[in-house]
Amino acid sequence: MSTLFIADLHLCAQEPAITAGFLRFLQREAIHADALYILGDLFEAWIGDDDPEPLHDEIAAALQALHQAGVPCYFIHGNRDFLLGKRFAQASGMTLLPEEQVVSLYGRNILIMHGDTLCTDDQAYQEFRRKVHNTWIQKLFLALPLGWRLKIAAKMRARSQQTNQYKSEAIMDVNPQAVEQTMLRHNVHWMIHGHTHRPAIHQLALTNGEAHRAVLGAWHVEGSMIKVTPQAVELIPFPF
Ligand code: LP5
Ligand code: MN
Repeated sequence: MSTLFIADLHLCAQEPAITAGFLRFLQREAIHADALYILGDLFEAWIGDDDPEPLHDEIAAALQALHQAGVPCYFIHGNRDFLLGKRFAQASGMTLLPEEQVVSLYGRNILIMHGDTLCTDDQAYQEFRRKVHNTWIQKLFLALPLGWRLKIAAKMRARSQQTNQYKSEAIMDVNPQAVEQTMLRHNVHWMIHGHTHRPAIHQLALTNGEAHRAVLGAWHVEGSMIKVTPQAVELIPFPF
């Protein structure tokens, strides 16, 4: 009995080794699990379900095969693929979850999320996030021709990389108070998230007792998953 969690794969046509690693992970690991949870940034950038990029069909088919094999797959949006919608969810057989979700697994209540909302010290990012999560701005963006959307996304990525050079490591990590408040609000002692690309399992002393924050690694040169079983919560790196 096990449930798997992954995040921050940043799949794109330019990184075939990561795609191959993910397809192998689905066929060899996820197929034996009770469920798979993808906690955001599955894709490098998502500009709408109508993007004809062939990689998206390949990934949808692989996830659909997992679904058909009886392994449910759940998805929480990341800051790169927050526009992933119902059409892709249906094609891939994934169930879209809200940005914060508590799951009950083998007696543990675990809060799962992408993790970007916990980075409250990064005010420039939170401001950017508020804008791009506005429903009307999203509708307007999705109504633009595909070529325009690709260009805007590329500009955003470039600007993001540029501004991140000048942000300190501390600013781009989670804020401890935000973590505590979020866990208390959901009344949980376990949390799993991604986004910061700092894989670790942290022990925390909350006002209502000991708690744990498990952080997934990004898939740059190797894969990263968290495996929850009735006995343990393990952070596991593995080669592609
Ligand atoms: O993603 P990453 O790891 O580089 O950095 C993130 C934060 N950056 C982002 C931006 C994304 O990378 C952009 C992805 C776009 C894909 C989809 C496009 C859909 C558009 C939909 C519009 C409705 O999330 C970064 C954080 C970092 O994580 C750590 O937490 O610091 O935050 C930023 O970089 C925010 C900047 O500080 C401000 C960003 C300015 C962007 C301005 C864009 C202007 C484009 C103009 C186009 C006409
Ligand atoms: Mn992210």
